[in-house]
Amino acid sequence: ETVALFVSDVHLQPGLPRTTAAFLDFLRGPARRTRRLYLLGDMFEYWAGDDDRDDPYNAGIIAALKAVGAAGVELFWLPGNRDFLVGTGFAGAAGLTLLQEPHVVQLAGRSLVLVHGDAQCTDDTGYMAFRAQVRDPAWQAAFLGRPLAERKAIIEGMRSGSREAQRAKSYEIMDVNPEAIDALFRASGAELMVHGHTHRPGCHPHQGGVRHVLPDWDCDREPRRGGWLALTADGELVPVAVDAVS
Ligand code: OKV
Ligand code: MN
Repeated sequence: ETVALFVSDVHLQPGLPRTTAAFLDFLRGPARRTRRLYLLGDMFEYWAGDDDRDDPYNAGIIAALKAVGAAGVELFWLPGNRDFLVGTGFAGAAGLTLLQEPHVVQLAGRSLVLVHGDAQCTDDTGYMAFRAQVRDPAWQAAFLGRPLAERKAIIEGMRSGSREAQRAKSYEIMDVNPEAIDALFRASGAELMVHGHTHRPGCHPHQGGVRHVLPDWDCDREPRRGGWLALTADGELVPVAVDAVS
């Protein structure tokens, strides 16, 4: 039994049935053999508001999360740039605790700072402006005041619009900025950082600290992608690939 598991960027959606099945398998198996499960953002391809939790697909995911909590695992949810509209309705239904980033926690004798990772991609100035807008509480209140179908249509529109823009952006500005990482290590005083978002999984040493990046998931294409980090009792962060265990 491990101290904690960390997972992010599963991008759950009905159009990815094998990815969904792989994540549900994870929740039935490995996720129950740990004390704490940290979900570090972009678990859903997008979340349009807690009133969408009655959608059959979403209800299935929520029930599966709830069952992990009922099995005695503590669940934590730190929102990403696609599911930041998750609120107390979702959290209550799924039996998890919402975290604000950056979240600093002491586990297995180590000090960790947890973020999704998008806020540290400061070279993408266009995205940072968009992020500031949609993270504004007044903007969110107005957006959530629209009918659910309208919200979904707006998000779908953004998705098709950004597929073009995304291609034009350089691969470089889509990664974290070293100064932003440095500032986060200093402000938090943590020795370990865990985040997702950048789709550059691995262990990246940074001066005094170590930055661990989670993989994104896609089990609907070959080669199957996805996995999590396990924090062992002796304070090691170990990557586990989605197909390595059952
Ligand atoms: C994903 C990124 C676009 C980077 C919007 C609520 C809001 C979700 C959304 C819209 C955008 C994801 C879902 C996309 C990643 C970009 C541009 C840069 C750096 C809302 C919930 F705003 F309406 F409330 N979004 N899309 N980027 O087009 O797939 O990661 S996206
Ligand atoms: Mn992300």
